[in-house]
Amino acid sequence: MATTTISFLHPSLSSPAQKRTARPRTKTFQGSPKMSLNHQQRQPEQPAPNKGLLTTITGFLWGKALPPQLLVTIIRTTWTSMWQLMMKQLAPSDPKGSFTRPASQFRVNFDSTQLSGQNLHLYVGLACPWAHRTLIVRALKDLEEAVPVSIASPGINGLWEFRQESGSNRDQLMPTFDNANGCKTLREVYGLHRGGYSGRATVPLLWDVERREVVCNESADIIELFNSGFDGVAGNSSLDLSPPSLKEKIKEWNQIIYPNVNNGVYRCGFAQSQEAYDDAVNNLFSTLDMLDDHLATSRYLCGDVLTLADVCLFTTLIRFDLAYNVLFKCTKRKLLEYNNLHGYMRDIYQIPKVASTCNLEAIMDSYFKLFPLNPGGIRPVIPASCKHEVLSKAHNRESLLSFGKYTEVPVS
Ligand SMILES: N[C@@H](CCC(=O)N[C@@H](CS)C(=O)NCC(=O)O)C(=O)O
Repeated sequence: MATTTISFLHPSLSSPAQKRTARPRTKTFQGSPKMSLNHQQRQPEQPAPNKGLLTTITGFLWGKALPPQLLVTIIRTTWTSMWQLMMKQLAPSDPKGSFTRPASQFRVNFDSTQLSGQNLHLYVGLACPWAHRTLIVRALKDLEEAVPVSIASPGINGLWEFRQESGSNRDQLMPTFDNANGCKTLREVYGLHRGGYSGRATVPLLWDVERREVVCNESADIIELFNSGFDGVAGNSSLDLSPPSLKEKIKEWNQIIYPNVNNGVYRCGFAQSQEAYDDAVNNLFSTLDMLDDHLATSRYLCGDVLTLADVCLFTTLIRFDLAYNVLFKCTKRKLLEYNNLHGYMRDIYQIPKVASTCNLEAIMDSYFKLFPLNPGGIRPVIPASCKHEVLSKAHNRESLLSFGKYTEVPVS
C-alpha cells in the first residue's frame, strides 16, 4: 500500500512493473464525462518518459488534461492553504495578518558590557539589510582586522550555510567558509553556544572566539558597539557615527524609520492579508515621501554628518529597486523616482569602502530565492538603474552643506 502511494506521488519512484499495473486504473477514470471537457479530442496516449508530478496525477485521474477551470480551482485551494501554513511558521504575524518580527535573543547590556573588541568574529549574509549595517560600520571604523568576518549564503532550504564563492569583482565581499568555527551552517554555530540555543539562526551574529559564545545577534547593538565600544582596536577611532549631541535625533529617526521603512518593506512583503498589506504600504510610502522632503535641504538625516541613522536607512534603500519594489510589492513608486532619496543613497554608496559591502548580485540572488514569495525561483535581471555605474554617478549633495542646520525630526 505504502509503495503505491509513493509511486503515485512521484513517477520516478515507480518500478516498470508498477507502471504496467497502474495503466488500467487510468482507463477506468478516462470515461468520466464530468471530469474531462477534452474527452472528444483525446488522442491515444503517447509514452512520456519524463512526466511531471502534476501531469502524472491528472493523467491517472482524468486522462490527458484537466479542464483549466478545475485545474486552477484545485491548485489555488491547495496552494493557498499550504502558503498560509508556511507563512505562519516562517513569517509570524498578528491576528490581522501583519508580519511581526521576532525579537533578537542576544542583546548587549551597554551598562555592564566589558568587551574589548578582541577575539570577536562577525557572521553576516550579504543579502541581509540588518547584517549590512554591521559591515558598513565595521568598514568605516576600520575594524576589519580586529573583527574578522565569515559570510554565509542562503541554502536551498532557506537556512544560512557556508561555502566559499569567488566572483569576478574582487573588490566586493563574497561568501566564505566559516573562518572561526569551521561549521557548515549558521545553525551549527549557534549550537556551539554554551547552554545551547533553539531560536532562529539569524545574521548578524557577533561571536566571542575565546569564550565560544554568542555575544549579540541584534544589529542595532552591534553597530553601537562597533561605533563606540572598540576604540582601542578601531583603525578609525576618531569617527563617531553617534556623537552625544545627535544621540536623541538618531533615536527619533530610528523610531520612524525602523517600523515604517526597514521593517516596513518586510511588512509589505510578508503581509498575510490585504488589510495588513495596505496598512504597511501606505506607511512605507508616506514615510519615504516625508524623508524625500527632509533630504531636499539636509545632506544626511541629522544634518551635515553621517550618523548611524543614515547607515540604517541606507541598507534598505540600496535593496529597494533591486528586490523590495517587485518581490515585496513595494510598488507605489521606485526609489529612482525619489530625487533626493536616490541622490542621498548614491552619496552614501560613494563613501570610500561602502560600495565594497554592497554585493548587488548576492542581494538579488538571495531575495529571489525566498521560496514563499517566489516559488518558481526565477531570478529577474538586475534593473539597469541599480548597477554600480548608475550608483556611482554624481549626486551633488555636497552643495547642501551650507543648509546643514538640524531640522526637527517630524514625529507623526
Ligand atoms: N533583529 C535582527 C534581525 C535579523 C534578521 O532577521 N536576519 C535575517 C536575515 S535578513 C535572518 O537571518 N533570518 C533567518 C531566519 O529567520 O531563520 C537584527 O536587526 O539583527
